[in-house]
Amino acid sequence: MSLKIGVIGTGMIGQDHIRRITHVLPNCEVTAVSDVARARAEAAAAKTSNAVVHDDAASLIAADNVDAVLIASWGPAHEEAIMPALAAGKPVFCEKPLATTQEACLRIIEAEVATGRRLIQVGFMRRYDAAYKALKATVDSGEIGAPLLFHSVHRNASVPQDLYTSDMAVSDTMVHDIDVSRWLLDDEVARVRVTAAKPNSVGGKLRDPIFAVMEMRGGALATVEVSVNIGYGYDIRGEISAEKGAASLGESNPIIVKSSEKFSGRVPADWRERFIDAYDAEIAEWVVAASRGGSTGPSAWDGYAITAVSDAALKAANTGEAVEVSLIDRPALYDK
Ligand code: NAD
Ligand code: ISE
Repeated sequence: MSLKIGVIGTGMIGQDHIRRITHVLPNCEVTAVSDVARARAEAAAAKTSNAVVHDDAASLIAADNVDAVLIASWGPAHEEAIMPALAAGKPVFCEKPLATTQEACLRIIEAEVATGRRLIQVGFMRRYDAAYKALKATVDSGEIGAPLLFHSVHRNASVPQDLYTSDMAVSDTMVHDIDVSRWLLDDEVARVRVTAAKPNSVGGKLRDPIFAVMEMRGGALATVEVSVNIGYGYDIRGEISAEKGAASLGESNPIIVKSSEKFSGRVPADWRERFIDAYDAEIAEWVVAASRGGSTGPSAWDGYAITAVSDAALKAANTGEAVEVSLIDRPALYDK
């Protein structure tokens, strides 16, 4: 049986997910699309076998030929699409962030808990990347001892000059580093501090690069560099320093070229190239779970905890102070 998916938001990543559902993954198809920019939805529908274009998210979610909903609109629009999907009992894949405020995340958690089952997977795809999975397996095996520090480097070649704001370096970009810090260290963030370096003049007035230090509840530290106009490519690095050893993400190059007394490899252009297999894997997992009426993978609880840290980090960036992160008690639905 083929899972019938309605896609809300047909911008960059919405189009990429439509491509993988239509051409890469088995047992799924895009049957409906919507976007506030209708022409963009129509162009996306034209690349599917027969997706219907809806005027708004509500009509798409209610449609009989939609079994499950994939949300790839802007972060502030996620909550208004998740709520009716939960009310209709339809599984949801929501691109990160779950929502842009803690309050919105808590409303979503409350609504999901009321359904009595997990219906939401959030698009934190790094957990599906082969290198991150190997790093997590190494930490969990105990081979390098207890982890003490995680260093994360998140560099974008460039970001859209007219749309990207300084706050997005935290709420749109650093959220991935918050996610993998919690996941690799298997702990919640207790407090966060953020400082900014001298601004990269390429980014105009953006606060870029920034450097964050997160103290985990158990005492380990996670450090994050976010640079969003680094120019040379999309460069993601991570290293765990532990009591008896260290482990880092390898470079993603299949080959290194040596010529003219130099050696070189490719730096991915952007997130689409670097994480292409991880996006395939996360959507494949969601299709299997949604076909059974639920969701697995990064949960609404993860989405909430990450937004809580992101809110604190924004406060920290604006004040220069360390800011505490406080979370509600985790509902049993999200027990591991
Ligand atoms: P984008 O600006 O290219 O596309 C967003 C689309 O959403 C636009 O077409 C816009 O018209 C549409 N939209 C906005 N409000 C809407 C609404 N209420 N209903 C329907 N459509 C609406 O942005 P993007 O880069 O594709 O990002 C979309 C989401 O995906 C964001 O939450 C972003 O953080 C996330 N994202 C995740 C990754 C990742 O690595 N996991 C990468 C890129 C983007
Ligand atoms: C984008 O939304 C993503 O999620 C990418 O993974 C990230 O690297 C980029 O900075 C964000 O803008």
